[in-house]
Amino acid sequence: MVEQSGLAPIREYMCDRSQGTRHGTLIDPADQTPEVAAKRAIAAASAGTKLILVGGSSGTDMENVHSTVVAIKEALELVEWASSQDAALQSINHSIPVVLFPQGASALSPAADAITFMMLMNSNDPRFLIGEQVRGAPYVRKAGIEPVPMGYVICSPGGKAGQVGNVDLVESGDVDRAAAYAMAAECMGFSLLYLEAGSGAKTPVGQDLIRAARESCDIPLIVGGGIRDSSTAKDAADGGADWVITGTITEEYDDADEIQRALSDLISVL
Ligand code: 1GP
Repeated sequence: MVEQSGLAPIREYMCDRSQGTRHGTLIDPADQTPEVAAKRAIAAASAGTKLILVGGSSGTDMENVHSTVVAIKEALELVEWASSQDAALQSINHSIPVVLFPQGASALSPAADAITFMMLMNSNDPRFLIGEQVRGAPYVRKAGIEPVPMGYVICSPGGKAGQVGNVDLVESGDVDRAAAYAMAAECMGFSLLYLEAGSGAKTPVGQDLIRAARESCDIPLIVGGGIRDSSTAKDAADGGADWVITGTITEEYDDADEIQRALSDLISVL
């Protein structure tokens, strides 16, 4: 059991608030081949991302999640080897954790470094509150994947994640509700709280909601959805996000250098 070993390295890494705001990259296995996912992950690593999340709200299964995780891990290992031969590659951080961000119990991989073991706190569906977690726990335990307990709250507009999760969205400006979810997440013992606007959202989680959550709990805050430029990323960081996650921006460019440039700009303001 992870707890009994006394080691929960990824939880410690993700919860280290002394690092300031860090950037994470979401790779959705439904959106590209594992090879392309690995190239995008390496471009993100070169730009300074500090975490790779693998998951999506639909179209993921054991097969595409596992092959995507394996391809990314292998690519990072290759960079590690190559950087020992070539000084020009030494600036690329290859020891980035690859963490599952699953839609449910049937989109897992034993090759991942950890899993955000999450409750979709504002879902109306017991499946996302506890059902998928109970289905997935034996697999996670058997595979020895480190669980990082996380409260997940979807805010307006919510996108596909909001629809699939049958969510009662936290509406823009509803700071009291954001604060209450933050308090509840902390009271329930979650290590992290994730405020999500939905992948590809036209509007990200508002800074007022982020700030309300930040002021209501001491656990690290992850914010994602609709962040595709440096000013939105900075707004989230200034509101108190410990992690800013982007996904779509990495898929908007075909060329690894372009991805690296776009992400470097965004990361430089955090
Ligand atoms: C992760 O859903 C986000 O929380 C990713 O959102 O695709 O809009 O960057 P984008």
